[in-house]
Amino acid sequence: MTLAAHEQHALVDRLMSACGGSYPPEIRRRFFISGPQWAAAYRGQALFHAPTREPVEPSDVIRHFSEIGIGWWTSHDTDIISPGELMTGKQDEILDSIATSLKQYGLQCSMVTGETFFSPVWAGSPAGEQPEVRAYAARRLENVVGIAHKLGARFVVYWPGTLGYQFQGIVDETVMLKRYADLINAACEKDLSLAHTRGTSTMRHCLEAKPFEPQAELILPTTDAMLGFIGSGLLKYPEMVGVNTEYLHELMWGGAPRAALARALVAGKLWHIDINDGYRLKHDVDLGVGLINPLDWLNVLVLLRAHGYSGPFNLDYKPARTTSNYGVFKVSFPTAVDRFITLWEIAGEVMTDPIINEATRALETGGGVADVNNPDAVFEGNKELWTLHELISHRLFQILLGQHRGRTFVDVKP
Ligand code: GLT
Ligand code: MN
Ligand code: MN
Repeated sequence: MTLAAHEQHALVDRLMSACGGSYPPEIRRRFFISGPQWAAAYRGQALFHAPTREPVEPSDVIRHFSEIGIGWWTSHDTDIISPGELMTGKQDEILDSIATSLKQYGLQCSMVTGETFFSPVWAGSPAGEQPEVRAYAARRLENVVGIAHKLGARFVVYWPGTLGYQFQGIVDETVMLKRYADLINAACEKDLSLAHTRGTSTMRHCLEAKPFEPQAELILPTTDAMLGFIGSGLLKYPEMVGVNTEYLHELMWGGAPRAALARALVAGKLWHIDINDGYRLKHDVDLGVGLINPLDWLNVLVLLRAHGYSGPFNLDYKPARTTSNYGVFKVSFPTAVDRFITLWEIAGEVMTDPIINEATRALETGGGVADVNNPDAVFEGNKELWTLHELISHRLFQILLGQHRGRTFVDVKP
């Protein structure tokens, strides 16, 4: 039976309920989950794709987030203020009306980020040769810090976008790094002076890397590169600067996101995380968290829970272009939040699982070989223990699928 357009909402609603319920907004709000303005308002456009959705106003995004139970809102400067209105009186008016919407719907702004990738002015990168481009970039980043203060955010994110080049040999990379550092230094200085005059604390400034896109070659393509940059001596206030690691961006270059997060954790710099999903060695598909790599996401959350990560989880994904405007808030956001919370809960089950715990303890205790100078004896004395690696992996699979809670396959016929 065909379903006319006006009957399709009802089908979506019925099948969503048939999925077996969802977390209530009060539970969702307990998590530091933030919803980006740009994700909700993304219209499905790309280089080879025309938009599939209508524009959505920031106040509607905020209202929908509130109904869903997403307690935090994030935005680029240009998601809410058009480039021509930035740094004008109109900017203040817009920010006042955003602050009113946030208050009205009980949300808080957790993070503001600056657009340094879309405008033609960044064609040669925000840290290119021309002093006037860099001066404008510095003003833009300082302005982002001002917006963040005004909206009460605690985090500022910088994804430098076009920081790199199309043609080899046109720039000295060390000079470009130095110039980029000058921009971050300017933003930190603005923050220090605003925090001082307002009597508030400074922001956490978080650098975000992406391995490819939108520039052909990138100067800072990974979280590790960002960590190296933070420790390079080029930043005046390295203690104010950390990273925003995006799950998919680490996967895109072929890395293990969990290991990338671990490296940022041990550096004490993992302050912000963009949550989403996708594939290795593909472009930035920004799919909803857990839809592609739920097992890996489970392990990521075990790591983060084990180390007490307490920063935001920012839903930096793109609702599929096959999802309608209605579907964005009815299906895409609530299901992304609920998959995250479910995986969080399952991560807790992994951490307290007696089988995994006993196996891990046994592995760490070792076989007790006395002669540590004898590799053959060390191997022989431990080799049965190492089977536990595969056993733990199987157990993780079972926990992910709920088999540890009694899901069995006794009736399955070949
Ligand atoms: C852009 C990018 C994201 C970043 C945003 C922050 S901009 O959408 O692809 O990964 O987090 O500037
Ligand atoms: Mn991101
Ligand atoms: Mn991305």
